[in-house]
Amino acid sequence: MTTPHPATPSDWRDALQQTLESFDETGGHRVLSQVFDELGVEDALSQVVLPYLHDVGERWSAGSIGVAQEHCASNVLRSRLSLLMGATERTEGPLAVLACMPGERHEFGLMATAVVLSRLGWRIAYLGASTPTAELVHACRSLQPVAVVVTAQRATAFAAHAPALRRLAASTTVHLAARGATDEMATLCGATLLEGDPVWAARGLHEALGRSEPDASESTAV
Ligand code: B12
Repeated sequence: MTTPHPATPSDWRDALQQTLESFDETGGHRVLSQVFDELGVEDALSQVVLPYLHDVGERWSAGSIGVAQEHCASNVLRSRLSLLMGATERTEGPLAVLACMPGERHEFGLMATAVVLSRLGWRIAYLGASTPTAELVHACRSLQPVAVVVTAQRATAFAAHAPALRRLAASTTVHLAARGATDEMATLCGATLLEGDPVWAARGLHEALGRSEPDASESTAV
C-alpha cells in the first residue's frame, strides 16, 4: 500500500506525525524537504511546522506520545530550521539580534522569525536559548542592531529583566514576543510587542522598518 501524497496542511502534519513520532528521522526529513518545496518556506513554517509542534506538545501532555518521541521530532525540526537560518550568507542588510530570555529553552518560534527575516534580506545574530541579559546587552553594544527580538513563554521572565531591557530600548528597538509577551510587559520594559505567528511577525517587522521586498533568488529551501 502506498501512502497518498499530502494535499492539505493537515495532511502534511499527519505525514510528519507518522514519520517523526515513529522515530523515522529519514522519512521526516523527506517530508520536510517536500513540504518546503511545495508550499514554500514561509507557508510551510506557518501552516505545517509550527502547528505541528503545537500538536506534538498536546499529544505529549495528553500522554499519547512519550518524551522520546517529542525530543526526536524536536531535534529533527531544530536541525532543519538551523539549516534554513544559515542558508543565506549576507554582508549587507539591516541587522536583528534574536535571543530567548534567561531560563527560556523554547526557541522554534524565534528560529522561524530568524529564517523569514533572513529571507527578507536581514542579517541575523541569533543568540538562541536562555541568553543571559548581560550577554545580550554586550552583543547589542558591539553589533548596533536595528532591532532586538526577545522571547519568553512566561511574562515573569521579562519582568525579572525589565531594567536591563529598558536600558537596551534606549539605543535600539526592543520587541517582546511569544506567550509571555503582553502589553503590560512591553510597557514595563519600554519595548514593543511583536504579535502574531512568527512568520507574520517577521513580515510585520520588515514592513515597519520600511524595507523592500525579498530577493527570492538568494533564498533556497534546504
Ligand atoms: C518543543 C517543546 C519543548 C522543547 C524546546 C526545544 C527547542 N529547542 O525549542 C524542550 C524539550 C526543551 C521543552 C522544554 C520544556 N517545555 Co516545552 N514544549 C515544546 C512544544 C512541543 C513546542 C513548542 C514550540 O516550539 N511551539 C511552536 C511555537 C511557535 O508555537 P507556540 O509556542 O504555540 O507559540 C505561539 C506564540 O506564542 C507565537 N510565538 C512563539 N514564539 C515566538 C517567537 C516570535 C519571535 C514570535 C513573533 C512569535 C512567537 O507563535 C505561536 C503561534 O503561532 C510545546 C507544545 C506547544 N503546545 O506549543 C511544549 C510546551 C511549550 N512546553 C511546556 C513545558 C511545560 C516545558 C517544560 C517545563 C517541561 C519540563 N518539565 O521540563 C520545559 C521548559 C524548558 C524551559 N526552561 O524553557 C508546556 C508549556 C506550558 C505553559 N503554559 O507554560 C507546553 C505548552 C507543552 C504542554 N502542552 O504542556 N519544550
